[in-house]
Amino acid sequence: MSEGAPKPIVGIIMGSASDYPTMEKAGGVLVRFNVPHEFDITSAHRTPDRMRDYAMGARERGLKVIIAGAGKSAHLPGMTAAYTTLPVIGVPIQGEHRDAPMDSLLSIVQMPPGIPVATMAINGAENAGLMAVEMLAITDERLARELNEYRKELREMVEEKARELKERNPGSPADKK
Ligand code: RP5
Repeated sequence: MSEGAPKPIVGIIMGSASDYPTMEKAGGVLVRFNVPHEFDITSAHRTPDRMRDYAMGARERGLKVIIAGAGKSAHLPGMTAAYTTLPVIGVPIQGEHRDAPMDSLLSIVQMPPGIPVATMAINGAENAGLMAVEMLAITDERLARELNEYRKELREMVEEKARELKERNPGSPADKK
């Protein structure tokens, strides 16, 4: 982080560098909403002490939300949640290995009562970014306004696509409504 840069309030962590092509989409959303964030790699299995230190120090360092992505036997989101009371958003990853993404999904979503992880769809890093923004927008009016603007853009995009579709299919039943 360069001198004078705002302190990150969202931490995006992942179990391996191979998760980054998926997890960078969460960062893209945070860039759009101008939310200071950081990326890190820390593995529940390969670097358990590093993961614990990250989670235990996160609140004190000023983080408000953690987004954690992992594939295979995906313990990073759940174990991070065990070490902090910050909200943890989990992203099950089906990476280049193309192996058993349902196992990762279930590892992340099936948390025992007491330690929740807000679990996204497989490779749902974009929604993880948006979920983090929505959490921050509970107390941040700028973000709440920008989320409304974003939803408006989504609506306009669908309407534009619907118009294009009708133009390509003149006289279709949808056109007669
Ligand atoms: C998980 O194992 C990581 O989150 C990653 O999705 C997967 C494979 O890691 P690499 O072998 O590519 O480092 O812990």
